[in-house]
Amino acid sequence: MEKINKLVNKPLFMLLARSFALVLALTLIMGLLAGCDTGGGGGKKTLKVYNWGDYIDESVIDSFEKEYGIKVIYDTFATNEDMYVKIKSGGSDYDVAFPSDYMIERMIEENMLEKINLNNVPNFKYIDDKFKNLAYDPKNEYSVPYMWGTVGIIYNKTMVDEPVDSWNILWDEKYAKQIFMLDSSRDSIGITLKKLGYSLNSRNEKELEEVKNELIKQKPLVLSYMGDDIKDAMIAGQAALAVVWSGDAVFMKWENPYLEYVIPKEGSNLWFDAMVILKGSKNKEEAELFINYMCEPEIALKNTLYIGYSTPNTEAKKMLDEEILNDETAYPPEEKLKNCEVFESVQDVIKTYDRIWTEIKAN
Ligand code: N2P
Repeated sequence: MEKINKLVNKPLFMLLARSFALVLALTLIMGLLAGCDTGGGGGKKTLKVYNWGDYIDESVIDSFEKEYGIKVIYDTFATNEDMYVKIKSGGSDYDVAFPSDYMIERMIEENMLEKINLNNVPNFKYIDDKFKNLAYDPKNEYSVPYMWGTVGIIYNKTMVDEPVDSWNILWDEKYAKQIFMLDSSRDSIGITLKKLGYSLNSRNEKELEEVKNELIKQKPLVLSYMGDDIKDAMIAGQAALAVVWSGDAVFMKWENPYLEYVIPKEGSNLWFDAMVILKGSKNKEEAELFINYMCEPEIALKNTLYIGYSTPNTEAKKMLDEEILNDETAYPPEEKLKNCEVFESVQDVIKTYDRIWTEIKAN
C-alpha cells in the first residue's frame, strides 16, 4: 500500500478526479437536454399517433410539431384488427388512432375511447354534415371523420378485355395467379358475402361457412393476399385484378392510366375512417389540437392530394381540381352506392369471423 501511495501524485490525482466529476456532470446535463428534445425528460410535450400505413402527408406531422412545439411519435398499422389487438393488449400508450366505422363502434362498446371535447376542435365545422352523427358514433362524441371511400376492383385494361362489373370475375380461372386480394378479414369476407347476395354484416353461420368455402376455392387463383404493397404491384402491371380501397385506386390511376376501378353491381362496402382519442391518454389536450389541425382545410387538402383518399372536409374539397372531383372512384354518385353497406361491429359472431379467416389463410 505504502508503495502505491508513494507512487500516486496527490495533486495530479485530485485534478483527474475533478475533471472526471466535471465530465460526468456535463454528460448528465446534456442527457437531460437531449431528453427534453425527444420528450423523454420533461419540457416538450409528446403525442403518440397510430395510423394506417400510407395514410398521411408526413410533412403535415412536421408542420404540426413546429407549430405547436409538440413531438409526434408516429406508428402505422395495416388493418383495423391489427390496430385493435395492439391497443387492447395494453402498454402501447397511443393517444390518437384512426380506426374505421365498425371498429370505432366496437371500441366504444368496450370502453376503449375517450370522449372528444368538440369545443377544442373548432375545425369540426368543416366536416360535411353527411359524415356527422353516423351509426357507429351517433352523436360524434368519440370520433372526427378523416377519410372515406368504398371497396372495389381495380383492373388493368391491357390484361382484362371484358367488362368488369361483378365480384365473380375474381373467381374466373382465366385470371389464375393474376389476382391480388386484400389481406384484411372484414374486407375479404365482406366482398364474398356480397358476391353471394348476402348482407355485408351477415351473422348467419351457414352463410359464413359458404364464404369460407368460396374463398378457399378461390385461393389457387390468388397471386397473393396483400395490403399497401398492392399499389406498387398494380402500378407495375404485376397482376390483372385486385381488391382495393377506393383511395388507393385513385392513387394507382394517377400513376398508371391503364388502371380502372369499379364498384361491383352486387354492392360493396362504404366505409369511414375517423380520428379517436384512446382511453387513458395522458395528452388529451395535444390529441385534440392534433385532430383539429388535421381538419384545417389546407392540411386536409394536403393529405387528400398526397394519399388519394376522399376527404369529408367541405373547404378542402372546394380547393380540389375539377378532375379529381369528377373522378367517380373518389367521389361516386349516389346511385353507385345504392347496394353498398357500412360495416357494423359483429361482436356476437366475431369468433366465427376469426375462425373462418384463420382457416382461409391456412388453407
Ligand atoms: C391504406 C389506408 C386504408 C384505409 N393505406 C381504409 N379504410
